[in-house]
Amino acid sequence: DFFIFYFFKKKLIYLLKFPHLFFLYFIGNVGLVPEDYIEFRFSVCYFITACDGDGDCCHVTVGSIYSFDEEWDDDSDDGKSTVGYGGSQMEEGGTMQRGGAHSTMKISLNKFPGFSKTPNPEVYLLTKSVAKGNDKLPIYAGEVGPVWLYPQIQLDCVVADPKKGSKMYGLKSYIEYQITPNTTNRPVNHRYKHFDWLYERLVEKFACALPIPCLPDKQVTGRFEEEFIKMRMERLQGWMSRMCRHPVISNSEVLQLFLNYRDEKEWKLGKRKAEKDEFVGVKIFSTIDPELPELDPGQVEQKYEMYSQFTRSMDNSVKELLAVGHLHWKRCTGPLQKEYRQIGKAFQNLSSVFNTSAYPSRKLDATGKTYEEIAELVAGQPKKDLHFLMETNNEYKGLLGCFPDTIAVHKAAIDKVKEADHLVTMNKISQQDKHIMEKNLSTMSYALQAEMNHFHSNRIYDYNRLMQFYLEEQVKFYETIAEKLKKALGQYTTM
Ligand SMILES: *[C@@H]1O[C@H](CO)[C@@H](O)[C@H](O)[C@H]1NC(C)=O
Ligand SMILES: *[C@@H]1O[C@H](CO)[C@@H](O)[C@H](O)[C@H]1NC(C)=O
Ligand SMILES: *[C@@H]1O[C@H](CO)[C@@H](O)[C@H](O)[C@H]1NC(C)=O
Ligand SMILES: CC(=O)N[C@H]1CO[C@H](CO)[C@@H](O)[C@@H]1O
Repeated sequence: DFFIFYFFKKKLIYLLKFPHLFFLYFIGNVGLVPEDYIEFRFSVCYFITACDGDGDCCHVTVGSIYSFDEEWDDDSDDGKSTVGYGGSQMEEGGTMQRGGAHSTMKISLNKFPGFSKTPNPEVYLLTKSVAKGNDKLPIYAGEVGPVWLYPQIQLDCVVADPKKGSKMYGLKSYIEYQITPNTTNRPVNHRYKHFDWLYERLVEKFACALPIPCLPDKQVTGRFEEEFIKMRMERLQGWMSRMCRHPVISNSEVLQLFLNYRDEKEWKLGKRKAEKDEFVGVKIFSTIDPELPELDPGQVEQKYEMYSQFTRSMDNSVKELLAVGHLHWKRCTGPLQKEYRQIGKAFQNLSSVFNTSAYPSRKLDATGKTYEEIAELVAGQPKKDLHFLMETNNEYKGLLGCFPDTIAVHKAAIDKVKEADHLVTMNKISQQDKHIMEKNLSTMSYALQAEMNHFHSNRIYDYNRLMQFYLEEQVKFYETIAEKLKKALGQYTTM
């Protein structure tokens, strides 16, 4: 009486329930699963263990499609995920797309009152409402151009200590993370769904002006698994650090609430308040207060073109780097490892042949063993350095993926202002309205410029740190190999 779809090992599964039996339809394959093998774990999310005669089991989490529209309560935070970038461990378990509710920012932007796709900047361009003084977001002239006002002391936080919790008599279980801001040093606990809530608020409030990177993937499959939890924590840490580093976001009421709430009551009240915030969507621009001369629409368009081009190009390069890195990872843990093992074996084989003569040789055997060790070093290296390279670039890929939406708002505003002359002649707006539009477009542009300057300063910092780490690890790696080879060589030269 329910119908389910699910991806497992890249195959689509349909699941139909009949009394006492579940039918699992793999593409091209139909299987029966006795009800005993179905473990009902959550109200909207079922867990299946299906074993074959050899005792090989697969674990599948499924959810009924009816539940996709409901509030996804908790519990999506347990399970197995794609860990690492190569090799077979990626294929275990499966992933389920949650009915699109979280996948891209565009969808969230749809929630802006009265907007369909791209939020309509006209609302902002022609409004005269002004935010209260303390909500103002100033922009200053920095060395590199317009910059946000940076706080005196930078906020940072540590995400740590994931703990499994449960409620409803164990029927619902979840992972709770401990987040400690370095301002208070007082830890607060949050579940993944709270992070998700924070993300949604930040998107609603800021996404027209600031790209808000998506949270790390929402995986809803498998069992509690240490590696998955560790990976997710690492990514949540990266996301939180980025939010903390942002001068506007770190100062926002909603982030402060998330990091500093004292008890359940304060959290609930703060939540309700944040959900009622009216200065969301394009209204955010009316809180921006650049203390800089007005830009004319031509200058604004030039900046827009430049940023649009840059973010697109960087997005492409990052994706290419990820593809190359992925390939390298697979080669290291696959063919390369195999080849070095084979070289090692071949030397040992030759050595064993020599052994059958009256002149046995121990050295060649040692050389063979050395190559076998190298094989393991090669296969183990990506986890040590490439991992960080991939993680950082993945994060940037996510961030860059948000720019088109943010930039589209600017484009729409530019186009609107271009229409202004026409609207004046049609008597739809006054000359003064036109000037207000231009002035306010200039404000939007300053916001974009400040944001781009912030992006660049982070990027410079992040990539410096990344490349330094990566190259240091690579040097260590090759030095370890060189040491091993020298030792093997030593056996021949010290005769
Ligand atoms: C928090 O960490 C940031 C970044 O590491 C640092 O600059 C800042 O001074 C720290 N703040 C406090 C209050 O220790
Ligand atoms: C060594 O190589 C020969 C020929 O390829 C093969 O028959 C033999 O089984 C190998 N010996 C070992 C110990 O691998
Ligand atoms: C060859 O003989 C040496 C010395 O007897 C021994 O240490 C070594 O393990 C042997 N190698 C093989 C491959 O059997
Ligand atoms: C929403 C907003 O900031 N509108 C501004 C547009 O420009 C006029 C004229 O400079 C301002 O008075 C408005 O506050």
